Amino acid sequence: MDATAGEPIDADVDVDVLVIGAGITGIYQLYQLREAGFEVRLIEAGGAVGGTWYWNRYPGARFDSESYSYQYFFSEELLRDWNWSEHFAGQAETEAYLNFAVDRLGLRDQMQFDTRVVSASFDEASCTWTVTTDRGVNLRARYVISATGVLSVPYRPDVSGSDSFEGEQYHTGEWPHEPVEFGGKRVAVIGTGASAVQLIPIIAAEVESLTVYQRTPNWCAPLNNGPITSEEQEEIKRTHEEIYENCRRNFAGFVHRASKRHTFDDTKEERWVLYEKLWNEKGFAKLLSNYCDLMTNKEANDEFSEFLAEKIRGRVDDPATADLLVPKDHGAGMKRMPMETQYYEAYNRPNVTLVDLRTTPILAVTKHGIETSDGETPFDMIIWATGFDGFSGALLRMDIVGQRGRTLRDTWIDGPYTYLGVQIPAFPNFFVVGGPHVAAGNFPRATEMQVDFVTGLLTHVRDRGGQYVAAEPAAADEWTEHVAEAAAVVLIAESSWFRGANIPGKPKRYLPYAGSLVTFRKRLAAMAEEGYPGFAFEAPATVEA
Ligand code: NA7
Repeated sequence: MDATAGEPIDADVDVDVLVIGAGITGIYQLYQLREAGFEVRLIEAGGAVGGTWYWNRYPGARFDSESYSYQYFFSEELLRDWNWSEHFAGQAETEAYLNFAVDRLGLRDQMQFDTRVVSASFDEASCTWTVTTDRGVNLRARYVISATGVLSVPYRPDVSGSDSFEGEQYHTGEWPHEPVEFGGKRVAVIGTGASAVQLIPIIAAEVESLTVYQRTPNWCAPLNNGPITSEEQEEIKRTHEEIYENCRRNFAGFVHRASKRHTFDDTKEERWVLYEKLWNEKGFAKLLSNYCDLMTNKEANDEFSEFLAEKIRGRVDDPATADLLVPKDHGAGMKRMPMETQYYEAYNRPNVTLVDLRTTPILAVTKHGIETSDGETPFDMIIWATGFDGFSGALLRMDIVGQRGRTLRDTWIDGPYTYLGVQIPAFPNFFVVGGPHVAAGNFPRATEMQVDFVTGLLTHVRDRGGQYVAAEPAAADEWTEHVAEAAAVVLIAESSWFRGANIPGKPKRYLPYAGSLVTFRKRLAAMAEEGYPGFAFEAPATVEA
């Protein structure tokens, strides 16, 4: 293998391992494999490090996980030398943190930016992958690890006339690096998911007018962010291990403590006391420290939803607008709950209007604005906050071809099929970290388990003198079925993007893993001890076409 760290990938090169994607997961994967003695290179489509935190630079973009629970925990040096300024850091700070980590770990030399992987195909004779990029360069790698993220393919609905609009148009997930001026402008925002909910209150104060086009309201709750005081900073530094342990004990990887109480163990009055307490707590405590049956018992969920509806109605002055903002088709937490800062209050501003797309659908984008069934409204700027082709989108836009010419697109025609979310039968030596079937929650805590597992697995292959590893079909059958069973016991909205419901034509399958991270981690640890059951380490003797 002949690639040298620091050399630009501008010629055909060979490496042991190629990692795709320089987000929080890809960076960690690169680091772990380098430390394990592999020769690794990383390719990234963006111009720099960051992944989600590189592309999503719209005003208001920030963590919904506590900063100190999202960061890397494996390095004492990083923990010691980085100080988060807010409980929930904004995009710029997170991007700076990832750059800090890359520099401190000395990883930049192994990375190649502005290069998009277009295809990867497995060569059965040599047990290697040939990877092509949009720079027309071929790479050969023994192993390929896709860390392409769950939110890296922005989705923009196909609305007639969008190209004819003469004003500015942006997607929150592809926000420009140059500053965008809002002052004096008439702005339309389409969508009311987590991105729009962060963006709207920030720009509402700057624009001349803001019109929000809402198809479905979400249950949103206060983020309760704030600066980290010097006392809190000291406490965070002192209790890193405890913070990490709390994350590891939480089924979704957050710092929040789970409750063992059931909703109807308490009277309505007692319930409202708990809900009010949670309302004032930080971030996802509202869901994760709630009664333990919140996401499994519809009546329990209705109770909390009623509490949240009261809050919305109490914060929005106009009752008709408030009513439009209260979800009717799903309960609290059944779709990814946006965390907000003064979101509902934005609708009390005289320059903000909410349009209900259920009663007044968009007919077209025109040269000057948006035409709905109510007529045309002129705009200077349209912001598409319409989400992503989540979980599987980034993998399926590459041409990935495994054994016997089998394509990933064909293999996943009915939805993702994986073993532990990390491998797919018939795609030997190809891995996914942080893709479909990864546990949804505090993302880095889930993906680090996959990274550690893949690192251990590749080390195991190397130690036994091998160069081939492939998930067995029976293991992937069992795991994919388990993913569906785990989702079946949780209340999840049919229309959630977690089910692929936001993308026309996408098969409706629950895409992440709804099971507990605690059991997942135990399972991975046991597998390492048992020699990785469910994986084959010998290439088939003859491969039939
Ligand atoms: P989301 O949460 O998928 O939200 C997308 C929004 O766009 C949502 O309100 C959608 O309405 C709306 N949407 C999508 N397609 C259309 C069309 N065709 N017409 C009108 N409105 C539409 O994406 P975000 O970027 O906000 O958040 C993604 C994740 O990023 C988030 O969960 C965090 O993990 C970070 P719908 O609800 O489908 O009716």
